[in-house]
Amino acid sequence: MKALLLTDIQNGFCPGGNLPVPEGDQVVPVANRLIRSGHYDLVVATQDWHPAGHGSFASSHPGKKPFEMGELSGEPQMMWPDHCVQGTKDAELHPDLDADRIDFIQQKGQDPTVDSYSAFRDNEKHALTGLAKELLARGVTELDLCGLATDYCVKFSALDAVEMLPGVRVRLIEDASRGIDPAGVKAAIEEMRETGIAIVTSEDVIAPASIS
Ligand code: VGL
Ligand code: ZN
Repeated sequence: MKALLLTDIQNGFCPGGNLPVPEGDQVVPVANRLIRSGHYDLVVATQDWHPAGHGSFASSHPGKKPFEMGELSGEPQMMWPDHCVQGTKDAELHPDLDADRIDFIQQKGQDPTVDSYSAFRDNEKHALTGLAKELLARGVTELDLCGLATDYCVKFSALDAVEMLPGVRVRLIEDASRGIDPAGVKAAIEEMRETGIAIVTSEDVIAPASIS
């Protein structure tokens, strides 16, 4: 049972959005090729889904500017620009993503007092989203991740997948992902590799080299 997790491929993380990831929109055609390849039994998309005034927004902390470190509920927290506010265009999935073939959407980040990079649980590892239980209930044995941003939500989701889905093979599809900070992306990929996550390309998935 093979599943694909499309992470936060939303307007807000693409050029023109409120927290644009460089080349974020370039993951869309690759994601569509993956979705349409027939390789996956299940396609899940995540959606960063913050209430207005979320505690991860710099605007919620007087004197703080975006991309500075601050604090949220007593823990260090990156101060983000307002992004992916529930019900806004910024929070919608990218319009070119093949939404018809997405089986369900997992929202996250609704609690104003804690951020949630991972699709599985919040950053303090307290509240679960229910996604791990759902994937296990559906018999998923292989999970591929891609999307935005490699150094935040994709990485946290991938690391949690290894921890919370015992026995499931976890892979990162690198060319279907983009990150916020180049050094952060390099470190994130290294961390994922060290955790046993295979780093693959969409070609490896769709047209695996034949053995001759
Ligand atoms: C993300 C920062 C804040 C992400 C979400 O999708 O990687 N990054 N919220
Ligand atoms: Zn967010």
